[in-house]
Amino acid sequence: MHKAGYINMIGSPNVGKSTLANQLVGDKLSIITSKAQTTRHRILGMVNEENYQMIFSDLPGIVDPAYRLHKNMMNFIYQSLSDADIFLVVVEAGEKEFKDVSIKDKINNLDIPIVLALNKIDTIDQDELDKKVAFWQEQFPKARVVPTSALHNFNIESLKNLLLELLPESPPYYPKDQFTDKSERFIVSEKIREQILMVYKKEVPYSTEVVITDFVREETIIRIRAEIFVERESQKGILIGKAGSKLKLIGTKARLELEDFFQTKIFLEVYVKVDKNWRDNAQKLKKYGYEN
Ligand SMILES: Nc1nc2c(ncn2[C@@H]2O[C@H](COP(=O)(O)OP(=O)(O)OP(=O)(O)O)[C@@H](O)[C@H]2O)c(=O)[nH]1
Ligand SMILES: [Mg+2]
Repeated sequence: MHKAGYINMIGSPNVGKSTLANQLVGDKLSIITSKAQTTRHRILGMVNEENYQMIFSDLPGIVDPAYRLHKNMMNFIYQSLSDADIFLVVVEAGEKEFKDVSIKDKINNLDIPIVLALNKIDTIDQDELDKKVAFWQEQFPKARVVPTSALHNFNIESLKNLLLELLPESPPYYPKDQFTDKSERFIVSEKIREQILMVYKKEVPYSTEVVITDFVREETIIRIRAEIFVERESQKGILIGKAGSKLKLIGTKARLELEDFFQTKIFLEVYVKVDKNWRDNAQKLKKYGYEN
């Protein structure tokens, strides 16, 4: 018997979906930062064994759309409501309620198994945990509630075992040597955006998109050229910093992450350009891969 299916991870921004996805998949496919709205795409990560293929789908957090970009991000979530084999709802210990009632109702009313990861339990005590488990069980009556700490790798193995139990019988959806649906270029652009999110404050990181124009694998090195797009001329200056200092920092930190990910030496060149108001332009969003 072979099992396979999509495990779609749904929750608010910043609750730890990507941290959990990376732990479950065992690879740093998704970027993680302390800022909300880190993930903008649907990112599949596969766990392949002889008898099963678990396809984890990391998703953006549920947001109120302020830009067309957010609408496209939400579309990834709506799409994931229709192709899930298991819903992995992720909430964090400090969360008071599931804000999007219509998505909650949809998940509850579909005939698909639900697992709810109550994440960041390292931040609360046992008493509080018991209360939270009871509360979330009420919100998602059919769900199996599993307390986790993705950050500290706590209870991840038993979460994975439960998901495997619930996985339907099916042939694999992807070749068994494939571990993501995303290209190397996508992963590189995300690693650069991760550094941007960590280094800059306020609106600048959110106005940023990264495009990889060259990715050339040589025997002992990968040569990469990246373009960072911002929405306004003034943001370009902020991104580059005094005498290029900030951009240099981003480049160095991203290169180290990339060397770790690809396990080889990396040569990375980064340029900054302006693409006016790309977040509200359908054509530009399509160009950047947000079409859905
Ligand atoms: N204390 C604690 N922090 C956690 C845990 N899991 C994740 N975090 C932190 O929470 C922050 C957000 O984590 P992400 O994995 O990026 O969250 P996300 O849900 O993917 O966020 P978006 O992509 O923005 O929707 C990061 O600073 C993580 O280190 C946990 O179990 N405990
Ligand atoms: Mg994320």
